[in-house]
Amino acid sequence: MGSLGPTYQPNGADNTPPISPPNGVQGLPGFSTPMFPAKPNILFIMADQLAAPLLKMHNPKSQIKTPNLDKLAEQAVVFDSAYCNSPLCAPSRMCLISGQLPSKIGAYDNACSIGSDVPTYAHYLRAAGYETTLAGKMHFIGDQLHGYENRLTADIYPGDYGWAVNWDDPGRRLEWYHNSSSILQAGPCVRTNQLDYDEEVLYKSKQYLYDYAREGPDRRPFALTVSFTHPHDPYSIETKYWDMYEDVDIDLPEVQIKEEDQDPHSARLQYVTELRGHNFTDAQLKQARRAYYGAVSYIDHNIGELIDVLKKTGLADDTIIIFSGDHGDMLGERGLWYKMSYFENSVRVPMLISHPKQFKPHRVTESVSTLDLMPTLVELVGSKLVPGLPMDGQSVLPHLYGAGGHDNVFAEYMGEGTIAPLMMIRRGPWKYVTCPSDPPQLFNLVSDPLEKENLASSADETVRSIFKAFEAEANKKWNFSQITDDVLVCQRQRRLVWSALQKGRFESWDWRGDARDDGRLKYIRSQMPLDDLERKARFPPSAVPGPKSVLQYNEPKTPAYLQAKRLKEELAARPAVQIDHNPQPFY
Ligand SMILES: [Ca+2]
Repeated sequence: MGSLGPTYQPNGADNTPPISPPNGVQGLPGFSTPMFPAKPNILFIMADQLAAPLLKMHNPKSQIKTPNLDKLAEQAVVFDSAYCNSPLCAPSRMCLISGQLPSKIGAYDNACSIGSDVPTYAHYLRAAGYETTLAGKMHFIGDQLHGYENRLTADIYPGDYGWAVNWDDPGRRLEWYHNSSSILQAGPCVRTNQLDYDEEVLYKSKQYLYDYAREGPDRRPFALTVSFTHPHDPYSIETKYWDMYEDVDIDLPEVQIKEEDQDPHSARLQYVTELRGHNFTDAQLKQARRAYYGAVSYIDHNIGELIDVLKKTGLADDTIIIFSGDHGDMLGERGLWYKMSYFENSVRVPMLISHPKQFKPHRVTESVSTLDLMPTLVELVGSKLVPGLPMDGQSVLPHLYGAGGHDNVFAEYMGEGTIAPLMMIRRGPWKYVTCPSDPPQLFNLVSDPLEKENLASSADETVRSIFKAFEAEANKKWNFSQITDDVLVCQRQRRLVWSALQKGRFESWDWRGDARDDGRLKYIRSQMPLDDLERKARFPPSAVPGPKSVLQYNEPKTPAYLQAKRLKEELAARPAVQIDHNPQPFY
């Protein structure tokens, strides 16, 4: 246990954070006054499909080279048992941003739009005075912002209803499902779609941080989410990262299970992901795993790049770094690849929070989940959740201060591969999995970390009573027939709407950039005196004063210039946050 922070008392009344900038006046210069102490910036880095059990920070025997992440973990509170709340991209991310489980917000599969009225951490942070910015992937359907003020890149996946699941026809493999090509075609490359994407995400994020540093201390604190798509399949990575494993005899999966011995959900997943009957050779398995290892090292490189910018610009000390992901990858364990299951490689994610001057680096062994990040972020910035609104997440702040904390995870899965709601409870050593269409599962992860022995039918009396208690809890928590009906209605609605929207003129919902990325406002332009521009762009500013300008600056009057100037003025005048007409503080 680390020492408690100066203001945190687990049950005390003094947990009330200072009343910091009231809603609606974020433009006022109040952040650095003693009453409203400066708030730390937040850099939230995400990876996609990064299996926590494979990382060196959780598994010292790991072959994956992640020097930057290992160093960051030494300076962080590391959650050794962190889970996503739905092992699929969009549902997991919607939980993460909202703190609510998928069935509460209708985030069933990769083509569900959650309401724009669902509060996210971006809304809370923005209301608390933060400039909320997203670079990279969040897999939003419809609304591409959900509380983010800025978006630096489009998403990598479509923001529409094209990838809806169909439980009315569960036996049909849909065109966009995963298949075996990722494994069969694994290997080094010069470039992929995913590399194009993450290179843009990294570049725009670094540029955002440089621009932020240039503007100086008066700018609102930033909450920047940098969300990469690696190490998601296809398993193909630049030669530079592939070659890092040239002399490594890549580990093979530890658990082999014959197709006929698979549990029903795993068997369905093998069908859905087109893996049945392949009997991949050891060479094929190693090839795919090696490319994945390389992609993880690429993520590690990008983490190092971002931290380097924070250090160089003097932002590092006042920035909380959070690192997590949306789900893992089975990577051949039990004959499974990708995600969509509750086995550890698929459902466990990395999660760490680093701000050494506030939180003493240590390990947390209790089970937490990514939907806990939403209430945690709200507390970290000195706000409180609005009472009376739904919230499934629990703040991990007590864990951060080493004061103990919860040990509890709920997860829900209603995406491709299952044919009914598939739910998980994780607590203490236990993982309980239940679904109306499948036999239940119960694993003891302390005595059986590889999940080889399903204890759901154990004759042991103690185990029996634990199983019964989980069963009763699940039946009380989830109305399975209601959730099934809700999922079916949602799927049918989207099939109808999507088929109609594809007829005639197609209006994309994908992000198309905004005025901030206008080339007329970047680099060297006629509307800005050159010396002034160069002086402002140089960071840190030169200590040597420039020569006094002897030339009168003549403002050009061309239409292009005037249009660009108007745009710039309009952007400068735009209020950062909508005025709140109900100026109640959060508490
Ligand atoms: Ca994903």
